[in-house]
Amino acid sequence: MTVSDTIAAISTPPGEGAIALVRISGPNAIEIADKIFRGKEPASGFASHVQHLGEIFGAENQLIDQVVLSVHRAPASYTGEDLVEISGHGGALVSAKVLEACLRAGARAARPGEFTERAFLNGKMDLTQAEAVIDLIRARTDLALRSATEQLEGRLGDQIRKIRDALIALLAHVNASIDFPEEGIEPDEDETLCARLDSVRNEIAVLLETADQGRVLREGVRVVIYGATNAGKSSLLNRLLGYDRVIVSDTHGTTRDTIEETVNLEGVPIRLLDTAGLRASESELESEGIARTQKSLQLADLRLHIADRNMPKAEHFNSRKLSEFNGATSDPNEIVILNKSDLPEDKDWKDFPALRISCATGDGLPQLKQEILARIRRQNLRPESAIAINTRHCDCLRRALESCDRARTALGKGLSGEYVAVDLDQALRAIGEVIGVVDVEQILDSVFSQFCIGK
Ligand SMILES: Nc1nc2c(ncn2[C@@H]2O[C@H](COP(=O)(O)OP(=O)(O)OP(=O)(O)O)[C@@H](O)[C@H]2O)c(=O)[nH]1
Ligand SMILES: [Mg+2]
Repeated sequence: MTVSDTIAAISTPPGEGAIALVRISGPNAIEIADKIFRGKEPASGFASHVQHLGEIFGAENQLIDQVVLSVHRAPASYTGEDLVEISGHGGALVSAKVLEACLRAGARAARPGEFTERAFLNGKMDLTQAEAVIDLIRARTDLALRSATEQLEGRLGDQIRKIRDALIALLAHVNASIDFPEEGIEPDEDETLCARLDSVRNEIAVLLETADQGRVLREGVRVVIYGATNAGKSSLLNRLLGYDRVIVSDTHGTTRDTIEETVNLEGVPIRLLDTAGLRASESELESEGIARTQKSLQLADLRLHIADRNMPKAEHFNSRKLSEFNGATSDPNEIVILNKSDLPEDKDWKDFPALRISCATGDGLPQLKQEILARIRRQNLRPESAIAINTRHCDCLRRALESCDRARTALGKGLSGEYVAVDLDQALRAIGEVIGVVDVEQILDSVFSQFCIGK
């Protein structure tokens, strides 16, 4: 697909920097460069991908900047179109003037993401790769970065194409039996079809299982710290963060709202939430804070229930069965912590199974970090796995899975091929949406032409 107009934009972030990059992409990119650039020779004479020194001129021949310019000829460019890159001095005004010169010479200001959109439309990358560009830019931990680069390399796209090819072959087979009933499909082929469909279904299900990982890598694991007032929740958040982010004081009810910060625990992004302490509220403001605590608890991937071991056991500990707190196996989503291990322990806590730490001395914190990571790994969150789908992929794959299931039921019941074909076609479309290919007919044609039907 070709796009007819030529776009330009400042590709570097706003503000001062060593260099600012202005990009022009489209059929007139090189012609526009010729109009605004003066060097030893015109830009149109440049070999592709070679940088040349020169100057950019604006309206009324006004010199704007000394720059390095390179021409990237189609199709060997990021967008797949003729692309010009101008590296100038990194000032907000000077780069705006270079862009203005491009627009004056005939380019249109690009919309956000339009360069990558063109790369997709020109077949330089599939949709999963285009999305990986955003993930890559937003990645905050090594793991998120690795997942994004692998997706950019096409690992997810390759898996989707494999599933898609298998579905196309299945659909072609079913269609053949509809169009040429006299050719017949042997009864044992029916079984083979079922087996093939089952294996496609499995591959989709395996990808769907990576949805939680995708969320972890893109958004972080939600870990909520809660417990009675004055237990040391805010102190724990500060400790895990490594600096004093939240106010800590011995006044009960210091924290009135939920406070969120991101921590990087061995490459796993953690969204750590400090909450208002639980107690019979004295003010409306505090009740609102406690209501928020309860809401965050519902959305938590992992809860850190913290208590002051120097104080008697609070009511809410007693109201729950002790078995619920009995170490790792009882509630995999909750770690019970007894804080202030530098102080004597109240007799209420004798032999109470919990992780003992001190936010004052740092005692027990390495163990707590390891326990948090272990719990995250135990819940289907495996941040070390590189493939991780996003919400959009998840939606497409779920629909594909449902359609496969319907096709499988139809096949199992021995229903006519038309029924199976409709469901397979829907599965194929849903899978195609993941990588941005929706034109199923065209592919089916190409498959059919190779299918030895005219024997
Ligand atoms: N001795 C000792 N004191 C601690 C420890 N951790 C926290 N504290 C103190 O306990 C008091 C309460 O700490 P916070 O972190 O504000 O407690 P909180 O749970 O956030 O309290 P609220 O926000 O009121 O719910 C402060 O005076 C802290 O300095 C610890 O490990 N040992
Ligand atoms: Mg607090």
